[in-house]
Amino acid sequence: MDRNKHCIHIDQAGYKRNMKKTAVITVPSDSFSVVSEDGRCVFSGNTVHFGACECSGDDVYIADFSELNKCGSYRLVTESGECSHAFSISDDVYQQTFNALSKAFYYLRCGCGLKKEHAGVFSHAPCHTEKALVWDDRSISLDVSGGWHDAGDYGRYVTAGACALAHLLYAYKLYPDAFDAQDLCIPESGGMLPDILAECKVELDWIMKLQRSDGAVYHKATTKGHAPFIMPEDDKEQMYLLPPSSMATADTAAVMALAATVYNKFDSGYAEKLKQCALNSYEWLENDPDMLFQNRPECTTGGYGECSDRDNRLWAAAELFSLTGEDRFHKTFMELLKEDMHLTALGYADMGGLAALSYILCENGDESIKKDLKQNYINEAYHLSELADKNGYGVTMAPYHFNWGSNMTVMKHAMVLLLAYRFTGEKKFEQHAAAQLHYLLGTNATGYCYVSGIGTTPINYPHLRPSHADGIEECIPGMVSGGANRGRNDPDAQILIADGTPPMKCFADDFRCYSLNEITIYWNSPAVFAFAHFISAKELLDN
Ligand code: 9MR
Ligand code: ZN
Repeated sequence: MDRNKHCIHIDQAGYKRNMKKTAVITVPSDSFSVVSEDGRCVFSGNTVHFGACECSGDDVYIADFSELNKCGSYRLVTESGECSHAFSISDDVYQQTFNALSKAFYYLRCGCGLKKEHAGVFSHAPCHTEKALVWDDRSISLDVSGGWHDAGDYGRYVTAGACALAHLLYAYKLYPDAFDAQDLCIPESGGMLPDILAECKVELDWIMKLQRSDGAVYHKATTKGHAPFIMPEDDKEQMYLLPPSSMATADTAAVMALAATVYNKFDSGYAEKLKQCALNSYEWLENDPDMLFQNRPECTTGGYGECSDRDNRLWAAAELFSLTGEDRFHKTFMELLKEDMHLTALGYADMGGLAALSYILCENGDESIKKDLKQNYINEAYHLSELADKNGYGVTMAPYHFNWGSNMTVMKHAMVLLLAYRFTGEKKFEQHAAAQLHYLLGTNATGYCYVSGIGTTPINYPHLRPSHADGIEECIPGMVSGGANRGRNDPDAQILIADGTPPMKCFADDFRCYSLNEITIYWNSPAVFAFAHFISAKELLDN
């Protein structure tokens, strides 16, 4: 029954009952049936021959079994006898994925150590607790413990952290009911904050530590180079604070202001602290010229360089206006808005879309500007829908989108579609968003579920130092792999992936391939947002 599993591509977590449900078949097949675990045929239908899909190089047949909405475990069988993995139909199919995606941040915590009762076999001792030296003035050393490791490496970078926090905090703002009952089994579970906000607080507190007394924020805290594949507590190299940047400072102003609006309801004292932090950074920004980040040549950890800080400043002005309603922030926002900005971009390098979202959701603000900002999202959603319709797998991607971290692009597209759905009620947008989730969970040309620990054939060997060094066969669950990257930007990808491989297939579940199979906090965070919608939505519109 399990043969040829890779010619039938399905969402390995399953489908909600009233969702549109399709499988992609890559061998000629006119008809198909769906059978229950006891072998009974419960649905049969004809496929639609989609034809050539440019991104995957596949000749695609689509099997639509949306009408099947009885809960159960099934397999899809083609007329020639190919059989899919088992999959479920039920309304809670995404809960496990959603919880795992949300808990991933806990596993990346730095400084505190992970206890067995929360981390199970993935527990480890405290790491990176020594003081860091300021790169340009080594007489200064600071406590920078805390926060989340950025990715497969042990660096901690402010702009990347602010981006991940923004996705998570907006997810909470828009879909609180998805999180309110969530028990992530973290040390703070059962406390006064929903678990996701307790988790975000870890990163917010860390960013606060990187703020200088004049409001400027150090760009990153890392060792000189990346550690070898050792456990985090064994990484004893000297840590440094690389110079402040206007991007890190603006992102801090923005994300602290955003957080203040979210935490106020639970802890007004903490919200006030967040607000002060935001205002300090904003003041520094106003008084100082652009200070783009320049990595020091001898420091080879991530740069997170950006060529402009205008979008970061726009985001800061928007969030502070939303928090305070003060005219001075509105004025700056309007000034910056005149510049050429990508007003649907959701980070990490471009924050324009977060600025727009902040303004759209704020209590004050000009209705006609809000309308225009929403319209940008709607236009982008139409464009993404066109891309999805041209793609055999229903993913909103053209070949040129398959770059380093393409799964982040897929998840951010899902976010754009869900926002446009919110602004219009257009059910097509929600359907396309769901298709992005299906892609992540297995309806893609590689046959992998890109979230570790989920589905029948998840990735298991990501470029993630602890998962390699811990000697445990199974990977830490809930980690989103970067995904297919036609650039193949690491030496092993160059060797493993043949020239001419179609973009969607430029992938290997190999820990060496950091440009294909790394994990990062800001690849998990847009996935949390997208899944939150489908956890929260009590009723999907009928498809
Ligand atoms: O995610 C980043 C990707 O978009 C870039 O193409 C790549 C090369 O600059 O860097 C990625 O960011 C890495 C960061 O610099 C350090 N931590 C791991 C990140 C993911 O690979
Ligand atoms: Zn650490």
